Amino acid sequence: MTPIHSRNPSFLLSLLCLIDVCVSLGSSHPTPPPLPIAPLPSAAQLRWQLGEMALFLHFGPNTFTDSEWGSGYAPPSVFRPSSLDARQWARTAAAGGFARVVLTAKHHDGFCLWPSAYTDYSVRSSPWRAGRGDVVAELAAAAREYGIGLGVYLSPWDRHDPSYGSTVKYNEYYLGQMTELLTNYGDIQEVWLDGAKGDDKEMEYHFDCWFQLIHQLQPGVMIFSDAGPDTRWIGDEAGVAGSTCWSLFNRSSVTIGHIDEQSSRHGDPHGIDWVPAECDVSIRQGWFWHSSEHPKSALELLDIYYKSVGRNCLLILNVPPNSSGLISDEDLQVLREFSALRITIFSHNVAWNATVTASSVRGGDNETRFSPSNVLQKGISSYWAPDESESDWAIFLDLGQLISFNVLQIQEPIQMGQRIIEFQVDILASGEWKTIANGTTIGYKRLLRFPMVETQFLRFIINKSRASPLISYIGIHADPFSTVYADPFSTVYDSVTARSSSTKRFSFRQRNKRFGYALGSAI
Ligand code: FUL
Repeated sequence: MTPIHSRNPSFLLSLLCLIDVCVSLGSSHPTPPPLPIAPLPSAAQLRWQLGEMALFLHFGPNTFTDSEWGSGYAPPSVFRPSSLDARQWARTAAAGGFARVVLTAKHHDGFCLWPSAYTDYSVRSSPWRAGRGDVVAELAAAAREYGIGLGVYLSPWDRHDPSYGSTVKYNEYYLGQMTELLTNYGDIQEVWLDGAKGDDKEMEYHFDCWFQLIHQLQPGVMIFSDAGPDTRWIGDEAGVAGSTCWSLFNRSSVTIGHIDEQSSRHGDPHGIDWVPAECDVSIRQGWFWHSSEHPKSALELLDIYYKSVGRNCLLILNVPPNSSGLISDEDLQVLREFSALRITIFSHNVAWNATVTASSVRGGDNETRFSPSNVLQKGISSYWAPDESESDWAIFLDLGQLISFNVLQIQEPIQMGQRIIEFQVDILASGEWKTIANGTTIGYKRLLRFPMVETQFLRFIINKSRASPLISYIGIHADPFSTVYADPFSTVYDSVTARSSSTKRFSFRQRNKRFGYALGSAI
């Protein structure tokens, strides 16, 4: 029988071509991703950072006694919210874009919002729900219902319990309470604590031991303190991070109660630990609700958002429930407006349809995994990567037409480490490149504001990086609300009219001092 190919020479040719294609396909494996550069975030730190914002809830006897730091002697009978509704708190958080709620399960006054077995100074001794209530349990259920996470603040400083002042006894008491909170309420995403101490009692907190136990009981938890281990305090209570802000940090250079302001605010480019910062601020003057105080405006919150989330940090915004146990209408209104402002500015990336090119592409121009156009995909899972051999890193955007904007959003894929040290943004105006903004550090998210510009062409240049820079997102936006002026002392047009966040009466934190007095009225 005659073989098919000898009857049909073109068949033989096709077969040879096919073999050739197969061989070349077999040898052209995709280029693997570049090496991450240490230190790197843990899975819990990544989840936390993607959440961007948390809602802080300061609630307890202080809410009813017009205090900030309760003396520890307010009778439990003062705790009588008429309409406490944890579902309203969780619903507010979820609707406002907050990924979790963090409740003062115990503040400095020592009163427990759950019926701790280790003390009578708790909701169990209060008239609320006839002593059968549990605020932590109600909030845990509500958070589950609305699909957000739960965190707890368990104050180390306890102005009520008699064991406070005896190191062993109090550390046992504290860990007993911590264990209750971390074993009875399901998944706890954050444990928040400070290093406050009364100056009338000599004792030590066994932080290392606490942290180990917390991680044993809740492996996915983030522990917040001045020094981490998982997230660090930014160093002020105005919600404002340094405009240079590394998640890199040296845990060993700080102790709880003794921060180094520089490294808290800015992190450390040579740090060996990954400890991103959390910015805490209250919507009102105080942390607890006071009938005489009113919320900040939505514009002030927007400014804080730019200076916290927009500087590689998490924003934890305190919205204190009032004495009826509800978040007040005026706070709800501000939160709704704050959401509306963010949606107006950020829901539309005017670069969505841009043609994006770059100085080089890892694996060559056909390697789609590292293509410059990846920067238009939301999130940090995909990214542009340059060729390892180059160092004049730049991304070019052709917007297709003249477009006006005054905000730039940039993200690094932080799962690969934080890399970029310095960058600049140029636009093509009258045939020449003009720098409209420059800055230091990006991290998870950097938001830059500058005076309104109009252009079709834009380039993002990375001037200095710890390793080949990777960019996962570029967003170009118009913000009609912020008024930006050029700071004559800086080339970074990232300063905005000071509408907000002046240091308030209760907003200083004496973590590095011992507390000799309380700001709230003593009962
Ligand atoms: C501080 C406390 O002293 C304040 O009362 C408030 O709870 C703030 C968030 O942390 O350490």
